[in-house]
Amino acid sequence: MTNRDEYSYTSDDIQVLEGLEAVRKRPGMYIATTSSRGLHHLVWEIVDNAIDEALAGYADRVIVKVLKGDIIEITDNGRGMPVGIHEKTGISTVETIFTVLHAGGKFGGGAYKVSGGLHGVGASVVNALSEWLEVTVKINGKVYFIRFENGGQATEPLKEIGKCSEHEHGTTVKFKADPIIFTETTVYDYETLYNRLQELAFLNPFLTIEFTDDRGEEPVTVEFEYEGGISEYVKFLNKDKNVMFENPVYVKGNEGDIQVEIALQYNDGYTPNIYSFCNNVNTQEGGTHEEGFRNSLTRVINNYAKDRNLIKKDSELLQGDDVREGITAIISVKHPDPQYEGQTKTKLGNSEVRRIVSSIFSEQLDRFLMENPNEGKMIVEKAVVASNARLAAKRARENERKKNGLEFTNMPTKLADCSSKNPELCEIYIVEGDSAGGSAKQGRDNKYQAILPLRGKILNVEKARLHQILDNNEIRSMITAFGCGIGEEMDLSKLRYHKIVIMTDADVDGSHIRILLLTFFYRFFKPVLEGGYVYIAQPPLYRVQRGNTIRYAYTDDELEQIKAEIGDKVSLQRYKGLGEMDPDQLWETTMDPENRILKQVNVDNAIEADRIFSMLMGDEVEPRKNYIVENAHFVKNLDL
Ligand code: 28F
Repeated sequence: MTNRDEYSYTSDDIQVLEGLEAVRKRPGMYIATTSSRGLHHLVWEIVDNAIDEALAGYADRVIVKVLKGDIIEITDNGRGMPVGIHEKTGISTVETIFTVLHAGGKFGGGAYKVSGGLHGVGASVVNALSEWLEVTVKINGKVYFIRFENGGQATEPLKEIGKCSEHEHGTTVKFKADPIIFTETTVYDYETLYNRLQELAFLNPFLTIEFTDDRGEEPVTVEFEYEGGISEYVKFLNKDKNVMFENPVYVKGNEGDIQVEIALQYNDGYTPNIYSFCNNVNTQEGGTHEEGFRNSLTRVINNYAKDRNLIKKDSELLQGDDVREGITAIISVKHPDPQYEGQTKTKLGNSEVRRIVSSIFSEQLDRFLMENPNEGKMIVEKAVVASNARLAAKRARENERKKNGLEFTNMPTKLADCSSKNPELCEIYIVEGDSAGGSAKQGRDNKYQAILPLRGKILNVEKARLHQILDNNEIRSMITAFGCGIGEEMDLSKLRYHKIVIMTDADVDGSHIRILLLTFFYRFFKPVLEGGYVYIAQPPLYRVQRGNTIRYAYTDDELEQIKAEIGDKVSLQRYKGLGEMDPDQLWETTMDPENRILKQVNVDNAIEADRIFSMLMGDEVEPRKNYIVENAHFVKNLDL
């Protein structure tokens, strides 16, 4: 066996040579965070390698298992990692891949790595951050095995441990994340794994992904296989909506190594849902592929409409917003050398991609419209309606401005503002109903807590056009009070409160109002949601009294606990609404920073959130009912 101290590398072989200790010392440099998100990155890293093998044409099945104790096991049926001795390192290629940083791509194999451009930091990082990791390779009728411990050190070299059928081949990687590194949690989230694996199956139609969660009493297994690829993805996203035509428009093409795929379909809603990917990674901040798509969509539809006299004057030209109303689209590009920009490095920067997407999409969309005149007419008519609504709203706004001066300047009369002007310390409570609003106003700390009571149900923004939304009093009050503007003109630095607290009754109506508010925030104040400024207050369900002892229970379990502590003979008040609490009680239980429970709202997965909001707010009652009945974890998913 080669002595490890004698490995020699030249700078040509490996561009960056660092030990795995460097990864353990500064995990943040390699996986950005050691939170739950970082933990899941370990899985994506290994899954990416398996998918690369599939994209190379050698595998068509990937199996992902979460075993008891949150151990991950991932298997592909590809060629199997090379088991021979690596000429540069003198140890097996398997061991090299898992112990030499950046050993995956450039070195030895040319542009091998295709997927996972974003987190493609390699198997060695996963190894470094695991308590232990095992690799099993089946190839040429033999089974090879190696185990790593203590931050990625092989316990012994790769060795043959048995035989298998000549036809069997593939790689299995099994690991346990190191709790010393992942101090927050080493527990995997079923929803997160499910959603991403499903997404990967949509993006890679030739691939079957099997997913098993074996942590419960009974193992749960699902299989994702979507022959229809991103067209099927678009249909899935529109599943609970009324679509304008059954089959999505599908476009595919390439220029050299750069591949482009687009699928789109219109529904009768107003919000555009456009998702883009590069090398299977969701480019949340968009980029050149999305720009190319948007430009072409607007141009091609305008030309089509002009040619057929569906629009007559230049003043009637459709704008981007008009042609995107109600669109659901997936843009997926594959690029050998992606450049990412933006705050979260999820914006594709390669400038040539704009032109390539634009020319492939223009040509094929044009052909689609020519060959499908009915669909073409429907798309243009929908966009023309949107454009008319936009122009009408603009005229109305201009009249309003002439009458009232600038909009959104005078604070709403219902707002009881706080006296501090330091947004970091200020909170605004959005309260359901005038009576609870009254209690909140009396009970609050008026230095830091502002109260905005809302009357009745607020408008469902999922079912309304922008001008209707902006005409709604409750919504105008919120926009004015928040002070940061909406949409493209939003300026987060002007947000007047760094805590926006939704306070509704703990009943069905209350949770409906909460969803309406969150939908509104999601569509119009997304950065505010993403910035973690939105919270949900938790009023208690019961007041429990025995003699002079008064306690509040926020759940039924807690009620039982309290009874166990202070005895069964208690007088019990069940709160049906916030209005039943007097100002002191409301302060003490729900608003006092010392005692209250606030849940911070976070939206990790925008695609899933979009789908859920559309479904919860949509026309069809059945899916909504089923969802609420079946999916208790909806609450977890969006942290509502
Ligand atoms: C469960 C995770 O990691 N699967 C993998 C392969 C196959 C090859 C390979 C991987 C060659 C040059 C590095 C086999 N035969 N699943 C996986 N399957 N890596 S990872 O090669 C590694 C590269 O540099 C492979 C011929 N060529 C490539």
